[in-house]
Formats: sequence, C-alpha cells, structure tokens
Amino acid sequence: TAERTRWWRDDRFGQFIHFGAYSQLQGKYTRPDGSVCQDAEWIQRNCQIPRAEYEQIAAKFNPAGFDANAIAQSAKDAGQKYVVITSKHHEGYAMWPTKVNKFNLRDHSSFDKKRDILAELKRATAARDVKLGFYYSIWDWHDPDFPDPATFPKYKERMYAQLKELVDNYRPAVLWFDGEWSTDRPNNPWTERDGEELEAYVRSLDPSIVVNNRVGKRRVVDGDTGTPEQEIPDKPVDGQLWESCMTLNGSWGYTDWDHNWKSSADLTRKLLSIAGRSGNFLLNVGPDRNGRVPRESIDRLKQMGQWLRTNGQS
Ligand code: FUL
Repeated sequence: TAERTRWWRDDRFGQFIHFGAYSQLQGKYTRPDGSVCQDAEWIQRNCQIPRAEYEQIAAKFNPAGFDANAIAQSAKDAGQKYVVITSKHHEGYAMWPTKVNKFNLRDHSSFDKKRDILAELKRATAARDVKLGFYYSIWDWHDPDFPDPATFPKYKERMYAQLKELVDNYRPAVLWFDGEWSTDRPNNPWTERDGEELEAYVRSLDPSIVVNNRVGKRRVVDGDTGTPEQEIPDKPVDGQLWESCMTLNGSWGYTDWDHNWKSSADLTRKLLSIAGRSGNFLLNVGPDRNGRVPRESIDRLKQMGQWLRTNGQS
C-alpha cells in the first residue's frame, strides 16, 4: 500500500466528474401527466422512469461539446493532480465503447462513433502530468442479471470483463468503486468475500492501481482509501488513508436548477482543513448534456488554484 499510494498521498487534491446518460436530462424528467420530477444521477430511480423510456433518452445522448483538454487544463490550473470520472454509474451505462454490452456511449447514443471520451481524457491528462482514474458502480440498474442471486454470477463475469477493458485500454491510476451497498440485493448483499475477490482481481490486473474501500464493505482492510462523502471527518480512522468527496453545489450529476454553489473561499478552507488532517479532497464537477462543465464550477476551480499559487501551496 505504501508504495502504491505514494503519489496519492502527495497529491491531495483531485477532480471528480459525474457524467452519464442521466446528464442528458439535466436534472428534470417530465412525467406523462406533465408534472416535473427533479433529480440528478439518481433520476431514473427517484423519478421512476420506465426502463424503455430511459433507454430512449440515453439513445439521444450526444455530448459533442465534451472537451477533454479543457477539463484536464481546469484540473491543472486548480492544482488538482488527478481526475476520477464515472465510467459507469448505477444506471449501468458505460462511458466507453465496451464490448461487454451495447448500453454504452458508442453503441447506444447519438454521439460521434469515432470518439472515445475516456481515451481523450487519458491523453489530455497525461499530457499535463495529471493522473486519470475511474469510478465504477458495482450496483447496476440496467443489467437484468444483477438483482437475482441465481444469475448474479453472470453479471459478475461481465463486470470483471468491463474492468479488464478499463485497465487494459486506459491504464487507470485509481479505481473508485461504489454501489456495493445496493438495496436491490437485500438478502444477498455484496459480501466481504465478494469485495476481497474483486480487490484481488484488480491487483492481479495491475497492482499499482489505488482502490477505494467501497470495493468491499468499507472496512479498514478493504482497498487502500476511506471514502467520507460530503463531509470532513473529525477523527479520521487511525492509520487509514482517506479522501473526502464533495459536490461544488448540492448535486453530483449536472442539473439546471441547483444553484447552491459553495464559495471558493469555503472550498479552499475545506481543502486546507482536509489536507491538515492528512486527507485527500476529491471535488466534483458535472458536465451538462453537451459535455460542458458549468461556468460556475470552472470559476471556482480557477479561484482555488489562484489562491494555492499565491500562497505557495501548488
Ligand atoms: C454515492 C452515489 O450513490 C452517488 O450518486 C455519488 O456517485 C456518490 C459519490 O456516491 O454512493
């Protein structure tokens, strides 16, 4: 762990990116009766969008404005040393041209078939000496084999195959798992054993990848790093590396209605307080349906970077 996490412990500050088919809705779903339901990356579940309709929405997804260079540069300017983007969130939609299924940005979208945004981001970050990692949700709302204990092993095989694609094709520095707490499998939850197996599998693919504790049951022995969410822990767990992930407003995925932005002074104080407790800060942006990061987010990152440079912290 010590060797593997050296860069991660030095770097302290990263950029989280929540981007998926849910971004197409920009936080709003109009029900057949005309009423509007609001949510972000959880919109499919929380607004009970029928599966077929969600698939139609995903088929329209065309983030032509996604600009990997602008994103990597925004991280660089902010003093962020790594970027972690959602490769697949709970909705099950893969953001790279996976061969495992068709529910992905190449085969199920209106996007340019020649583009691969993870490959673009890999190139753009590498060119700026910024590391790239992937969020990957174990919980999958789209795969019919996920909730059923009898078929779960088939799902698991596909998940393993997708992870191998991600590692082989993009050499990520981090794998940030999530959704191990799925409520779709109450009697057959993701077990300690499942987590240990998955972690061992990732190590076998590439032992240098930093893995978070949501790979398993969030015990200190699971993965390399703890994952407090939307909070700065008073008393970090003794001996555990940790990373607070946080939103810039109140949402992970893009919405056109959440204007509850934290100030850059507040964010800078949070970064300092986290770093002072030997933690990392993973600060989130959510690109819109076109792939563009909101101006409010870019401004805040820029201001944080300016403060860090002026005060000799970057
Ligand atoms: C949670 C997820 O359910 C949220 O959508 C988000 O991705 C957050 C970072 O982790 O578990």
